[in-house]
Amino acid sequence: MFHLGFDAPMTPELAEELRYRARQLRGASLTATTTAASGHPGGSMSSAEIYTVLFSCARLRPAEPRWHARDRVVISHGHTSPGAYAALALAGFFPLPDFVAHFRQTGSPYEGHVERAVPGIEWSSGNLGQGLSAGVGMALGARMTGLGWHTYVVMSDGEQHKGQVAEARRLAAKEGLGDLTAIVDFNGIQISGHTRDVMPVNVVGDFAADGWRVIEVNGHDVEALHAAISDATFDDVGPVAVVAHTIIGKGVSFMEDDAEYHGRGLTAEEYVRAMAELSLEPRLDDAKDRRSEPILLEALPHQTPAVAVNSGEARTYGADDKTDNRSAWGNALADLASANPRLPVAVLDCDLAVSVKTEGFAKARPDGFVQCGVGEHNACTVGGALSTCGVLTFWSDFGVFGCDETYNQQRLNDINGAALKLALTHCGVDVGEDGKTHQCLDYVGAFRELFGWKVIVPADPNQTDRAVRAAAVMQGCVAIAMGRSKLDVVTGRDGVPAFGGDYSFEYGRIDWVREGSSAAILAMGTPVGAAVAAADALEESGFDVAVGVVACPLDLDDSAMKKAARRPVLFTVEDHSIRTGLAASVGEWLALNGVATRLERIGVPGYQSSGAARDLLAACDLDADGIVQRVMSAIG
Ligand SMILES: Cc1ncc(C[n+]2csc(CCOP(=O)(O)OP(=O)(O)O)c2C)c(N)n1
Repeated sequence: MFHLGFDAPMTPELAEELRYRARQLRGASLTATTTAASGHPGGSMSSAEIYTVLFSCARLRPAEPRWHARDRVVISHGHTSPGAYAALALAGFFPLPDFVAHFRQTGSPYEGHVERAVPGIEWSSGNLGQGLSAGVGMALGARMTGLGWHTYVVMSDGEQHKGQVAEARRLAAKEGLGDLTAIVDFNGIQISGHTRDVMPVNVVGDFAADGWRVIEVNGHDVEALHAAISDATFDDVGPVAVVAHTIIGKGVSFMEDDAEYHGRGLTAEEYVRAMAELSLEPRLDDAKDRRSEPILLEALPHQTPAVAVNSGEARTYGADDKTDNRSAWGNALADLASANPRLPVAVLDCDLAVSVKTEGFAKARPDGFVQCGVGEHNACTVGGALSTCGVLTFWSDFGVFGCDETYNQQRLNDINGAALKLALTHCGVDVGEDGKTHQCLDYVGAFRELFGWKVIVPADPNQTDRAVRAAAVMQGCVAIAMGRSKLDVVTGRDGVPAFGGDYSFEYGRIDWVREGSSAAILAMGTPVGAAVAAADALEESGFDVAVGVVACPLDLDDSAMKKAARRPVLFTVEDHSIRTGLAASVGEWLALNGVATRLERIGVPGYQSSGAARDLLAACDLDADGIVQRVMSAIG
């Protein structure tokens, strides 16, 4: 009767059981939030039938919650976690009393906003407006893997204010995602009162205007809801929105249509009255007793397993081949696509494919190329969610858009253990004439704050080629940050490309391209060539300066750092803010290791003007002459 998908017929027994579960859900939501003395009972009660129908009837396996072909149910208004957890428990995913007792308790997976470690939860949310994008990503995943699951996204009406929702609606319609259904809990209430007063929004009209079919339904009638969701599920033409008319706090007279119960637990006296209205036994004492007992639930891992990728044959750019890192990225991407003909590979674009060098992939693998338009917030979440579906997923964009514009979306990708590979181009002042609005100066600093992200800043086209191939096989989210200009290939003293041939990229390793004892330069990204040229010029003046190439500024190599720190002065060279990039990592390493080496930071001290990249780099002492001057004045 349960978890058979929406083609299984509705029966009087099923309807009776669903109504029973929805009533139990309401009681459990109240007991959990009253025990925790916080949480969101009102929305949980308005979404009660939606959650019950979805988690009882969608094609799911409670004993195997990460079954690869399962339907995906994404909850976008994550604050209704009590309702979602209760529906999952009642559908057999874990014991109901375990959730009720340990809701919002320190260390418990039953967090205040839906949490992916809880079986049945696909996407941690709570930052409103991102769930539809996650659903679009998963629906694309169903198409690209050929596994054909259906994706359901449950949303609130309050979050329809968000621009990202509109971006997601348009992409879903454009892609004709017939395997995507949004169910909007339309209760007309949010924190500050009625939605019509806080910010009027035309939920039905907006979905329809963007090309969705809309079905309106009474969201508390399990049979009508089941019929509407079933109709939406088997409409393959495009995405369908089921707008479910509901009442916040439904089932308890004094909570109904009252914003006060959006986000607070009941008092003990209110709780007793509410449970009586629901004809349920109060369970507060039991929940409070259990709270000090161990949690039964085994939390699921956050991390998406890495997909099996053939990294293909590395390319070597010769010492005379002047090209840019972004072209090397585009070439490596094309190689990866052809080396993995059966692997689903996706590349997301936000109207910049020519500049970010993904147009070759778009021609070779049109089914994997997703044009998201100027909708970066959506693209970012779509990419994160798609990467959890067994699809090798890249998003390429300018640094200011893929990093700065979408910081919180990248943060949620991280929290969700996504495996997005982010190719950021036009980073640093190397963006040139576009000026300060386009200078991404914090591509290391921003990701430094996100605990799971790895950042790779390659020095030249050869290192870029190998870094892209390495990132494809790495687990988790990885950003590869590149500039815009054509660069000299970095060579050893013998003139042979330092990162070509058999060089293999190892995440975290610092590669020495010059040796010396007068000082050490640790250089990253675009100005590595200038640092090497500076070291060669200094050598001619009698100063032997070591140059270490740091491609992984967030994870420094201890043995190389110890070697660098034995030099009397240490210089960092980076086309990045001097506050939060490589210099910050090196300074932190020195302090944590109790090493008192002098550190000189050569980098970008503030926003720069428009100008030719070479002039802007020179203005920040990031050309060979500038580096020579800085080294001479420090050690000379
Ligand atoms: C991006 C974002 N902004 C603000 C909030 C704070 N917030 C939490 S719930 C909420 C109101 C949401 O209204 P609705 O989702 O309709 O909630 P309901 O009262 O129906 O549960 C707000 C503004 C948030 N979680 N995310």
